[in-house]
Amino acid sequence: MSTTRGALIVLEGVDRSGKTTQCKNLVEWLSKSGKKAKYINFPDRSTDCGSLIDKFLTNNQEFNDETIHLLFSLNRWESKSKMEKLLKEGITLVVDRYSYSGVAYSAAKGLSYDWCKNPEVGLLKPDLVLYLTLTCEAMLSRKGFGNERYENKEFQKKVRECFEKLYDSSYWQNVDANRSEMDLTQVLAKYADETILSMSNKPLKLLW
Ligand code: NYM
Repeated sequence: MSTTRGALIVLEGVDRSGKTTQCKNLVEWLSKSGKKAKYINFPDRSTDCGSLIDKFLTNNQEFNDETIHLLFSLNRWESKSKMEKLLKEGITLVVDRYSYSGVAYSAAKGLSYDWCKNPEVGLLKPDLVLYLTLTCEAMLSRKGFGNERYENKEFQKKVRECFEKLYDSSYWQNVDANRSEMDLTQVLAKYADETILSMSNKPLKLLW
């Protein structure tokens, strides 16, 4: 008996756009409506590679731009088989950041887009990217950034521009994040539902 597959849904956006809260709300909403859904996030700091990334982000270790880029990518590669298995079991994955964060944050530091995209080639391609948009003013008015690397206003503006260059209308949906938490979850849930339905019998694709 063949099982219909789950959908690979990614939430992207700059820091403080509400991705983590919305991913968790979305998983809860999907589960309540009888669908199998799981939250996954990148970087996954629980692996050996993830622990190096954590040391870098918390300013406890230095890597050059290329090295940290490849570590973020490796961190996705080490999850590929697990993600594929879950999707084939019919579980929808709601993923908090993916290859687009990988490219946008490194390109914002000056690496070329093509170079940044290359290590991502062959990873699972999302069925849907929900990109949470915020005006610069709204982004800057949100509660203070933390102490991790990259959490400063100037750099976030550059990251935002880099995300915008990655936009692909064939599977991206820009969603205005300037609304209440529950309103935003409802909008995202509508897109997620449509995708789960339309992708259930389609094969998984690969980036890029
Ligand atoms: N980040 C995240 C990257 O620079 N490259 C990547 O591939 C990914 C997945 O890590 N500021 C950056 C973006 C964030 C930081 O993410 C930690 P989070 O979602 O705050 O744990």
